[in-house]
Amino acid sequence: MKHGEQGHAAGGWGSVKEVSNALLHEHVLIEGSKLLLHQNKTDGFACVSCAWAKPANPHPFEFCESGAKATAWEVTSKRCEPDFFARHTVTELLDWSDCALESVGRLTTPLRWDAASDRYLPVDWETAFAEIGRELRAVPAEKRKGVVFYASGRASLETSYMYQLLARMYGNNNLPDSSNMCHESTSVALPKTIGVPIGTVSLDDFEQTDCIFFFGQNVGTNSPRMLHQLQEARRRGVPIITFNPLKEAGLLNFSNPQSPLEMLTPAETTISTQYLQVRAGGDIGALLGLCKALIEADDAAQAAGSARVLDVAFLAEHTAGLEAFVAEVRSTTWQHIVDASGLTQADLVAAAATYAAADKVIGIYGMGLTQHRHGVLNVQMVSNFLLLRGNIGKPGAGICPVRGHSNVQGQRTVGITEKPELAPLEKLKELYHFEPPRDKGLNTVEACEGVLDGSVSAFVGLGGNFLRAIPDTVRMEAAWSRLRLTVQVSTKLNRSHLVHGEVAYILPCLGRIEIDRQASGEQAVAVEDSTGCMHGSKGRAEPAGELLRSEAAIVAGLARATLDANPAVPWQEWVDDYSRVRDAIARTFPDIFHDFNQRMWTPGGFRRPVPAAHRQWKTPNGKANFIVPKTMEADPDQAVPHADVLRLFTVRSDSQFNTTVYNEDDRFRGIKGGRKVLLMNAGDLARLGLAEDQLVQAHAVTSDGVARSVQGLRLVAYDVPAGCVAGYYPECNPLMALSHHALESKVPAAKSIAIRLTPA
Ligand SMILES: Nc1nc2c(c(=O)[nH]1)N[C@H]1C(S)=C(S)[C@@H](COP(=O)(O)OP(=O)(O)OC[C@H]3O[C@@H](n4cnc5c(=O)[nH]c(N)nc54)[C@H](O)[C@@H]3O)O[C@H]1N2
Ligand SMILES: Nc1nc2c(c(=O)[nH]1)N[C@H]1C(S)=C(S)[C@@H](COP(=O)(O)OP(=O)(O)OC[C@H]3O[C@@H](n4cnc5c(=O)[nH]c(N)nc54)[C@H](O)[C@@H]3O)O[C@H]1N2
Ligand SMILES: [Mo]
Repeated sequence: MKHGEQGHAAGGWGSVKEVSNALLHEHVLIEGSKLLLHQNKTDGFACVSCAWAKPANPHPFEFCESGAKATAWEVTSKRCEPDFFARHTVTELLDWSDCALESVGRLTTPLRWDAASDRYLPVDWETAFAEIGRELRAVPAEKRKGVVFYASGRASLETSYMYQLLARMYGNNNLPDSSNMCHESTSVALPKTIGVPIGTVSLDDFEQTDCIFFFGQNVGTNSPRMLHQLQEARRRGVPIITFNPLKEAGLLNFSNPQSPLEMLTPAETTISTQYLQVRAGGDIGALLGLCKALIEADDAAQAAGSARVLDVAFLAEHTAGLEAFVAEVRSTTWQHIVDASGLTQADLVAAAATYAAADKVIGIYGMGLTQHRHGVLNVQMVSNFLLLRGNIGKPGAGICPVRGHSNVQGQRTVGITEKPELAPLEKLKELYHFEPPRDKGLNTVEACEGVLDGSVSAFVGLGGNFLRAIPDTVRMEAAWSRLRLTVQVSTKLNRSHLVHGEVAYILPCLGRIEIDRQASGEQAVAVEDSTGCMHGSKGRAEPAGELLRSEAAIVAGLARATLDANPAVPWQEWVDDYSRVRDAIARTFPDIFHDFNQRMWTPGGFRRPVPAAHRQWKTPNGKANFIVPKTMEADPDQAVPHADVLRLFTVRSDSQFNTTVYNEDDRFRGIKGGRKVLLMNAGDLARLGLAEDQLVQAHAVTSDGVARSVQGLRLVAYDVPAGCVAGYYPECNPLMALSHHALESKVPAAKSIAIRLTPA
């Protein structure tokens, strides 16, 4: 396929081939294939890729191409041993790509950076813990606000609970999580509107829905198992209306790679029945347009004396703020809506008519909404839109944020949060006899600001690749080396190990797919999926190395070396038997986790209470609240695309999991031969005197006087709205100013970066 020519159906034969290629590439074809049979099964292991719901009655193969790749990547037979570091200095490795670094294989030995040789050298566990403990204990009480405990969203509920306790007993609430770069906009938006920080939809709702609206989420790559629910809905004739600046393969067509019939016939299911290529940052406008069309239709129905379009009974009983919202919608002109969204009035009116004809509607969204300056408002507009016809809190309907990492939602549930009001501080005090810190901790953006201004001195990362995932990567890397201490708990080598503090450790851990043997025998862990269901997970693969320790054991090791002894916290007993951590979690959060050890193996998981799913609104006024949009421009701090300024939004390919890049191709988008590309509208190319395949330098347009650029980007003509450009994350992160983040949630606004291009 030619560069930039757009792909085929998601799934299909290509998917089957990709899975065996991934296993072959990691030299685990046989073992890997066997393991995949246990993926996302009740008695198996929860996939380490995305957080999509795991059904009670799984398919024979309850995994997707992305999940199989993530499994292959974790159970690879490749190893990153001490001899690798004997051959390469850290400075030399700084020139390696993300893909090359992780491709070395699994880390197997605890490592400490040695300044004299600029190499990571092996260190034994007890020495590593003792030295890290000594460093952390040496920080005086008043400076402990400068130590950050990051978590990347993969570690289990058990480990996460222990980790938040470690941070709080150490003396701060500095528990930023990858969620701070992701769905924090959801967690801030929804408590105000419907009184819960998570979505209301469960898998049952997909079986009953009669219409789906899809905003800014790339299901084919990032949560492909959801394609089963979408395909099933489409078979029932359910319309799916998609808002996305790119025509994403998984949202166009799906051919089920696990259905033999479909594989033999060229049967593909059309996923989206209406596809609206909204301008990046144009969703407030689009959603306002949908609401305006509904209100106008309702006016017409009233005038004609026919059935109302708005669910007036629901609105009267359950909601507040409707009048002000309707007034705002009425006073906004169609011209303004069309300009803001880049869509036509006719298309929006047609989409609203489909919505109005349905009784049960689900609204799904992802990073295309959350990662904007007004990411919180974006989410609230989805809520406004659903509330108009009572589409929250009844079967078949609801709001569905698609979470990222496989336990990112669960980490927040068990207390990994920088917001003290969301943590069970009183309970922790009662159970563990210490005075938990009450002041707000640092989120991701604030942790970065602290590194820049010198107030942060140490960083502990429970997984992830923080330095590569954050904005302003060039500026951040320069400041990062001034840290006194960096500790990374990791499975694979990445950039965050290479740019390090004065004292630096890599602590290699077991992955979730591996057998975790402790004193009481083989351990299981639990995770929470996107729909609020908790699942048990038991590793099946032999560990990648004898020295590896579990994340729980590493957190306990750090805690015992760092904290004063406290008999109320049985770190070692917890490690010996994780069911005891689960008992502690159940004591801390009885409403959610009572009888945790018994319930964790419930097929389909056990669901935490979601009051909004039953029309109980845990908001201050006890109502579901409409939020009046004060602007239609999602990113007012970035120059609105005009003249030579373009709006860049960063996306993932089908060959990556965040900063883990499996290979440089993007099969679904037809991009081969490198990720340093910009997907551009053909009219913009011509208008700006640029040519396809030309190499350019991108410069961020910001007002803070800092020069931000990325060199050597190749231009690809692509079907993307005029003025918008797509590029890859993390390659484009040097262009993002740290200050350009969602207003209330501080999620970096990765979907709207104002840039100019110059020939390279
Ligand atoms: N295989 C795989 N799976 C993953 C991940 C991965 O990297 N690889 N990452 C995991 C994580 S942590 C997360 S958070 C999720 C991310 O999953 P997504 O939420 O799908 O995130 P992105 O890939 O960033 O894609 C966002 C989509 O929004 C569209 N978009 C961009 N800007 C706008 C806009 O302004 N409006 C609208 N309506 N659409 C827009 C893009 O074209 C793209 O299709 O996936 C998780 N699952
Ligand atoms: N421009 C731009 N930037 C973005 C985004 C975007 O869309 N655009 N998306 C943002 C989002 S949504 C997110 S969630 C963040 C992701 O940010 P992170 O979660 O910090 O990054 P990952 O790439 O998922 O982390 C990969 C590393 O995790 C480690 N790892 C893998 N498995 C395990 C495990 O089981 N245990 C441990 N301890 N370590 C493990 C490996 O060493 C691997 O190198 O990036 C954000 N950054
Ligand atoms: Mo994410």
